[in-house]
Amino acid sequence: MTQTACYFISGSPSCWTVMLALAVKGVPYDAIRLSNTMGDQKAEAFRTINPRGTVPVLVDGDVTVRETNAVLAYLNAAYPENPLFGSNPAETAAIWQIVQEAESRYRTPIGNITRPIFRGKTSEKADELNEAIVPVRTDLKELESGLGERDWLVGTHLTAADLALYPAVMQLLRGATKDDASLLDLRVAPLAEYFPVLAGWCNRIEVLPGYDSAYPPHWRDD
Ligand SMILES: N[C@@H](CCC(=O)N[C@@H](CS)C(=O)NCC(=O)O)C(=O)O
Repeated sequence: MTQTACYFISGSPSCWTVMLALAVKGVPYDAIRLSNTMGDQKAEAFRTINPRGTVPVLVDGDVTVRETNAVLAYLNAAYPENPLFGSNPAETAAIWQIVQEAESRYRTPIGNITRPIFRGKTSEKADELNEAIVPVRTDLKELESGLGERDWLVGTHLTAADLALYPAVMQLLRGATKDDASLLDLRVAPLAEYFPVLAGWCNRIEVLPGYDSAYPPHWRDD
């Protein structure tokens, strides 16, 4: 049987996306946790696996894949069950649009908002953060109206689009519910109050088989 491993940093949205994809595909894997604080991803031992020194990295037998989107594409090709990229060309394009934009429009701007909050710099950076949330909230509103009555972002089944965005939304909520975040004008949490449709979409992801094993381990502790 093929040995599969996913190298990850706890709380990294892109790692979480890949681990959710492994869960949806039903692929058993070893989750190998690296410490960002210790700089494990930059250590020589890990550079032999990924010279770029980033996670996520998937090792599947003799195939090693870095870059979240490349991992999603690989998993979909290697494990056809539960397709993640739609069932017709229009769906495939719509899914890839979201997957490609996930980093630029969600993970990166959301990381720029939550990082100062997690590092105790909320009050110092309040004006900057209140400004940074504006385009994110606009995108969330677009997602909310796009979802409408549907269960998933594209088509009638869960796809890579859902898996790409969910962890970023969760990271934003985690930041927005820290005590200091009450100093800010984020208006995203509670999600059910500000974005009820997105809240329902999150609930659907949270009951997926394998969801718990993909959940960021250090989030369980606090
Ligand atoms: N475009 C890359 C981004 C990878 C990335 O920056 N990962 C972060 C974790 S979210 C990381 O490895 N950070 C540690 C570092 O760069 O030292 C991908 O999607 O895989």
